[in-house]
Amino acid sequence: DMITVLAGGTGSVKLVRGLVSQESKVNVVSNVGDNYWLYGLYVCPDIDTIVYGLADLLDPEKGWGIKKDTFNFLRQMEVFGEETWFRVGDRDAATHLIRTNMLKNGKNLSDITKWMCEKFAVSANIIPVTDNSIETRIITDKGELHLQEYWVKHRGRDPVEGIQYIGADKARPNPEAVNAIHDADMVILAPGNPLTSIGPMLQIKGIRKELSKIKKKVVAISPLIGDNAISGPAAKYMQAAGIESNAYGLAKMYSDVCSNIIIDTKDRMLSKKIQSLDMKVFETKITMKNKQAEDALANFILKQVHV
Ligand code: FO1
Ligand code: CA
Ligand code: CA
Repeated sequence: DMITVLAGGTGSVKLVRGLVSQESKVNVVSNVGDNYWLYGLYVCPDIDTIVYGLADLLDPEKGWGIKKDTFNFLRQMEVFGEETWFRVGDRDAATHLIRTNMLKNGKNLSDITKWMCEKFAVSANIIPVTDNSIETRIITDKGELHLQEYWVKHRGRDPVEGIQYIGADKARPNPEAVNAIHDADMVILAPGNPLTSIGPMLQIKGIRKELSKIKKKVVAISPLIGDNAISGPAAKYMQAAGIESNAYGLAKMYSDVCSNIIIDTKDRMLSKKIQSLDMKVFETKITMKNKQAEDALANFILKQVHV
């Protein structure tokens, strides 16, 4: 079978790792809304997190960057008087540098990502959702900030009033992403932040339309238990967007593009209400604290969820 996962961020990579260990043909359509220009380098956190995760290089504590990386480059930038709140390691910096150089030489992000997968010996097909630029911006009472500035520089402390996806309306969907959705036996919306990891991809018209056409084959994994995200600011962003921050709010938000949802067994009291949205509900343990839990969730999806 061919599985296509829409992914972004740390929650996603755990599931992707589990799926790749059990299925030979996995496409990963990656969010690009978190991408950030730093010192003239183009950083793609969601693409890199998936690549490093599948190459067994991901820092397990942080959930981003390369494990045991050093920070000499960043320390020198500090000497030069630059801001250093975005902790780019030395090996990680090489990734951003070579990607930026290839972009400068006219290559697109898709081809660069394919090349990167070869270099890191990653067999999954990682597809940026678009080669155009989308920027997720967080609107606070003090103004609008790039997601990285809001979340990393300001530590997500200000109240959120809304979220914007600059460029999403004009972004051309990656044809390979559209095909990967169209041809898949199952499409999975990974348990990433619904507004900043999955949301930017759903804002691209061609992606949304393709998903809605095959929504019976689309399975979303909840990143929430009760009213809270398993990790990160998902609940805060959902509330700001006027969405109930629980599995029901998530199901409602996804209901145009998705007919199946996996929720935690602790949320089983929401199942009936979600079913009223004409969605199939599956209950299992959705937290992935270790490799066994990643494999167990992937196995549940592949063996128990029939679409
Ligand atoms: N997240 C942080 O909280 N602090 C950092 O300094 C940081 C650096 C960083 C460098 C490279 C990279 O690929 C990701 C990095 N992240 C960092 C993670 C990133 O901001 C987030 O994972 C997402 O973009 C939000 O989901
Ligand atoms: Ca992300
Ligand atoms: Ca099948």
